[in-house]
Amino acid sequence: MPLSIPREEYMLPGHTACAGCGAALSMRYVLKGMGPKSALAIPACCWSIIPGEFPYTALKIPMLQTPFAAAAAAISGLREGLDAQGKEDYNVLAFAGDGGTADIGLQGLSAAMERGHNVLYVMYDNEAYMNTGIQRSGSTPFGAWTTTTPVGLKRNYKRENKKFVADLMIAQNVPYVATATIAYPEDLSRKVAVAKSIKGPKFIQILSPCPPGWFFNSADTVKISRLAVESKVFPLYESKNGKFALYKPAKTASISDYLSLQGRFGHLREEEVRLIEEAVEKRWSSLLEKEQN
Ligand SMILES: Cc1ncc(C[n+]2csc(CCOP(=O)(O)OP(=O)(O)O)c2C)c(N)n1
Ligand SMILES: [Mg+2]
Repeated sequence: MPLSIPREEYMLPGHTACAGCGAALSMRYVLKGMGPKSALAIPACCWSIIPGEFPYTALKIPMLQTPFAAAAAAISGLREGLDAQGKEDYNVLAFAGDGGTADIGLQGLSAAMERGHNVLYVMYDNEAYMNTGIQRSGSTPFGAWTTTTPVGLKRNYKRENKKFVADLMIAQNVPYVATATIAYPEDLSRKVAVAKSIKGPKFIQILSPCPPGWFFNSADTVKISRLAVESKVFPLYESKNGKFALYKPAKTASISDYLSLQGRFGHLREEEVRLIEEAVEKRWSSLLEKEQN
């Protein structure tokens, strides 16, 4: 059977990611899809330190490190600069965390997508500000412990629902929007390939489990990423020129299967798990409706 995941590696051994880092796998698959003729911008996040210290790098393609809010502005400039030099065959992408995307970088992202540059923006979603010690972001899910939503006696876990940035990108009519995760590498590779084939702005949100931030065994990264899809907590979808398609997992899992492997949800009571179940079902129904329209 032909391999659907390209064999070439553009991420080299010797990076500094934690054991079991979902974001490291996300980068690996994205670069396989993008290939050697690519330029990458990374804002402040775990991935700004994972490649290693200058003059070493674990990335085989050039990388521009940008201020926290500026990844989308940076790829806009990179794209236009390369095009001005006749290098239209280069792929330009950003690889940014959820904090840098859902919060501080959101206006820059929206503006770059509206200007219509031929770029891919990848949001690797580990659901908190991990590089600075697990602070809550707009993409942190309801119920999660973080250092800024501490549990303790007052049980101040995150009370607000996750902001789904990919949904916002669809609302903005971005030509290609997808969600993906590392437990489905063929699906992820295909989505990167589709993004690459479209001229214009593209956005992919990749759920990237984080062992130290979510408190789980580093051997379980792929398992948790798969449970997120099977429990419908993180639906996989794709929107291409307005046509929306939702992946329906053949095997389903309960929300508790997903939550119980992660210490960040260890404090939740039955009624709180039920609230999560309700929100997940409600979102799933609205995605199904989107597909039928
Ligand atoms: C303007 C600004 N504020 C704060 C910081 C500190 N900072 C660096 S990385 C980071 C967290 C990034 O979180 P996220 O984007 O989710 O990426 P992750 O660390 O989770 O990979 C923060 C707050 C900064 N570099 N610049
Ligand atoms: Mg993060």
